Formats: sequence, C-alpha cells, structure tokens
Amino acid sequence: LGGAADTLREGLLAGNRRALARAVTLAESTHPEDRAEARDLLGALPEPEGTLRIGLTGAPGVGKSTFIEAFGLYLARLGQRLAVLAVDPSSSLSGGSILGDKTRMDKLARHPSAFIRPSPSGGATGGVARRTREVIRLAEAAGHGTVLVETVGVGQSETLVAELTDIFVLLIGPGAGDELQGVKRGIMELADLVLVTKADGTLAQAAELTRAEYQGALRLMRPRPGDPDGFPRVMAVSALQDSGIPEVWLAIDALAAHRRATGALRARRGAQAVAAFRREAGHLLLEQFRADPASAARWQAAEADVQAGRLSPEDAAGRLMDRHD
Ligand SMILES: Nc1nc2c(ncn2[C@@H]2O[C@H](COP(=O)(O)OP(=O)(O)O)[C@@H](O)[C@H]2O)c(=O)[nH]1
Ligand SMILES: [Mg+2]
Repeated sequence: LGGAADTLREGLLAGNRRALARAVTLAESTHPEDRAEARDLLGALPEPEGTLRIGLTGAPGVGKSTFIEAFGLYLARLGQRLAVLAVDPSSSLSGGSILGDKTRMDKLARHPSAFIRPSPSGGATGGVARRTREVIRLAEAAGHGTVLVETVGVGQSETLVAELTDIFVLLIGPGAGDELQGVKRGIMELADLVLVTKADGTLAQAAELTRAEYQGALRLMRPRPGDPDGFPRVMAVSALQDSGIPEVWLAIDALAAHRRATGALRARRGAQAVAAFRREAGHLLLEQFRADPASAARWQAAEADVQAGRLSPEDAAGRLMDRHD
C-alpha cells in the first residue's frame, strides 16, 4: 500500500472513526480510482476473528429500526462495539429510502461504541451486495465485532442479506392469522429467529397468539440439518418497553456459539465468499467482453434481434458465445 493508504489502514485497525467513515466512502464510491483503493485496502485487512453478523428483515413499519436501536443499546451496555448498516436496494430505483427516517437511530448513533451507516442512495442494485459486504469487513476491521444489517422485507433484499450474515432474524407484527399467509415461505425457511414485535399494551395478547402460531408453523416445516435444539425459535419482544431484549441476545449468542463449534459458521462464510467471487468475476468478465468493440457490436446486434423477436434470448446468447450458428 502507498503512504496515504497505509495511514488509512492503520487508522482503521486502530478503531479510528474518521478512518472508518473515509474507508466506507471509498467502498461506496463508483469512481475507478476509489474502487481500486478500496480493493487494495480490503485486501490488506486481516481475516475477521470472532465477529458476528446478524441480518434483520421485516415489512415496513414492523419495528425493525426501533428494535435495532434498543437491541444495539443493550449490546453496547454489555461492552460490545457494534455497527448498524441498512440495505435498501429500492433506493437505487426510487431515489428515496423506504427504510424510513427511523434509520437514524438517534440515541444509538450518539453512542461511542456504535457505528451507524444508512443505506447510500444511488448506484446499481447489483452493487448493493458488494458494497454491503465491503462495509461489513471495514467495520469489523475497525473493531465493531457485532454487525447488524437491517433490510426491508421486499423483493430480493432478504435473501441478499441472508447471504451476507451469519444469523438471520425475521421480524413480524403482532397481528395474528393474516400475517402468516403474508410471509413468504422462503423467508420463513431462512429465518433462525422470528421476533413478534410490539408485544406491549393492548397488543401484548395478539403478539403472544402470533408467537404461538408461528412456532407451530415452524415445527411443521422440514427440520434444518445443523440447527441446535429449539431453533428456529419464535419470541415476542417490545422495543418500547425494553422487554425480551436480553432473551433475544441469549438466543442469538447460543446459536452463534453452536455454529462456531460445529464449523457451520466458517462454512457459511466460505460459501458466501465463493458466491461473492462468482458475482464479481461474472461482472468483470462481462465488462471485459464488452470492452472489445467487435464484441460490443455483436452484443448490440443480439439485443436488437431479441427485441424484434428474430431470435430467442437463448439462441442469441448462444450465438454471442459462438456455441452454435
Ligand atoms: N407499541 C409499540 N410500537 C412500536 C414498537 N417498536 C416500534 N413501534 C412503532 O412502530 C412504528 C414503526 O417502527 P420502525 O422501527 O420505524 O419500523 P421499521 O419500518 O420496521 O423500521 C413506529 O411508529 C414505532 O414507534 C414497540 O415495541 N411497541
Ligand atoms: Mg426502519
């Protein structure tokens, strides 16, 4: 690394907040020079040891941000240094964030042990996974050993977050019955922990009903190999009344310890790294292919043929790669 990059790396490893913010800005940049610098920096970081990445998803308004703030403050009180990242692929389309302004998490943001990064707007959807992956690594290098990744439960963002984290938490509202149909089966299968939010006041009873219903539904699902007893688990929480929060941490900690002991955590991260490599290599191969003017022209012609219905997409793709003629 060069002089400036060395300084940045040292600041980062010393846990310097300004260095971390600067490194994150580099990773989020689309300028080729910044990208190269970010890549060099990431390549020069040590492997993260003993860190924990927790993904949290749920419909808008379910209480994700409020829970994360309460949970984060609890972890900070336990002496942990944490990072909170928001993933919002929709912001690249709409230009605005659907995670809402609660993403600011004012109290947690003021805590010296917490690093909070809202979802950057703009940029291609394909870049969201890469950017988030890099920001996770940077935050960990700066000593934020617990990383919480919040995403709104729409489209592909939940599976994306499950691919970036060690433990996946689904938050649902306290409305029993109707909700069960609303949650996609695929998400239920990914969830390690289901939290029924807003279990307080007039909603407490409904929350308990929903909790029991989901626990029953999960029991009927195919058991996942490698899960310890009692997982996936459903719990009711209230961020407003600060109840159920220590229990959630106990459950996550127990699951993480189990996955570390069995090697499942390491294996999961390995598979995630391979998936990231495939995305990245695929992207670079495509870029390289289209950088050649003749190839770019053939690509354009193929798209025109597909658009006009002269060729099927499969045929056009095959011809582009000279598989048949
Ligand atoms: N009663 C109750 N309301 C809550 C709780 N957590 C969040 N809310 C409310 O639910 C709304 C949405 O919360 P927010 O955290 O922004 O949801 P998000 O869109 O999932 O991030 C806000 O009006 C919160 O005050 C809770 O534990 N109890
Ligand atoms: Mg939110």
